[in-house]
Amino acid sequence: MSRILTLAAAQLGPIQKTEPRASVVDRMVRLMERAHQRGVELVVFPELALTTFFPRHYHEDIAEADHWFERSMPSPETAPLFAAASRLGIGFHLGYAEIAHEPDVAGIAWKRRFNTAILVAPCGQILLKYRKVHLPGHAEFDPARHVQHLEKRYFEVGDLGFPVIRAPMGKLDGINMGMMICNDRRWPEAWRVLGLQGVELVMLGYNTPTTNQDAATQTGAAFEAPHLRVFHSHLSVQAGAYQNATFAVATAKAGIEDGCELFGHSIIVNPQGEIVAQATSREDELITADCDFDQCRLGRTTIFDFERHRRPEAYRRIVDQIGAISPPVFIPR
Ligand code: CDT
Repeated sequence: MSRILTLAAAQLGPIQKTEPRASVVDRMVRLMERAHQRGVELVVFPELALTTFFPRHYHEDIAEADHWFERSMPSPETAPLFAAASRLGIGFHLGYAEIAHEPDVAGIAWKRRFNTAILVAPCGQILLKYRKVHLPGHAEFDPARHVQHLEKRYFEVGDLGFPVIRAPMGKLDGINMGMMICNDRRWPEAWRVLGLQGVELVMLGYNTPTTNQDAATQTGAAFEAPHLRVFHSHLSVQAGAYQNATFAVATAKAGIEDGCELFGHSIIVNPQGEIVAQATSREDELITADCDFDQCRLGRTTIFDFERHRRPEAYRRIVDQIGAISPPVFIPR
């Protein structure tokens, strides 16, 4: 018996700085309607899907960036997404910038900012929330860069771990779903933490520039060709899916946004690591795939049967250490 769910990556073309939320939400609702016509049961939108990728814009006073953030979900501006989900009977994944008034680890409540994603059931209930853990870029204005990448300025490191939930979706009465956001996809640790919770579907959104400014601004760093940027993105998602026997939907923002190019190339990947659908434009574009979740079984009962084959006693460094430690130097006798 197969367990088939029809999935979509709803890639968004550029969102310029001046485009109002209402216009973006309208574009997203149109993608949901197209998805529904194609029999889709779950739609995955990109990271920070409601606005331009604002971490490229510097504000001396962080509070001046607050208008890019959502204070509640749903809100009057995002309610049409929730309404479309229940009208069309489809779930959705949404990335957005979140302001939360919550206590920190010391128990003190203050205004906290996160790069967040939620998974919403067709009924409109939020099933799962994730806050981005691996924040790339820098916290201060960097005069050496043509384009800033200020995620470390605007966001705190996510405090929810990498959660997975088992919930009904589409015709399936239970599927294990987890999330990560953009740069997380390059970290095998993130995939494995989801894998260790039996994840069957990983959803992630991304905003990735065609040019690696980090490489360009570091003295002596090698040039990274644009085609390798896409290759590394796909390599990471395909490896993560294969090594954890899970489907993955990786959805991009694409095209020239505020004068900066995002490379797009959204994909849906199966548990063998194969790309089963890929976006080819830099516009709003829907790609879909009928995914049989029984395909997750092969990997997890053979090569990646974690219970039988993992050796955590040999992996201590993964959690005990952050940066690399130089190995002992060979001294010839
Ligand atoms: N949004 C995001 O995480 N983008 C990064 C680009 C990093 S370049 C400083 C990514 O890994 O795709």
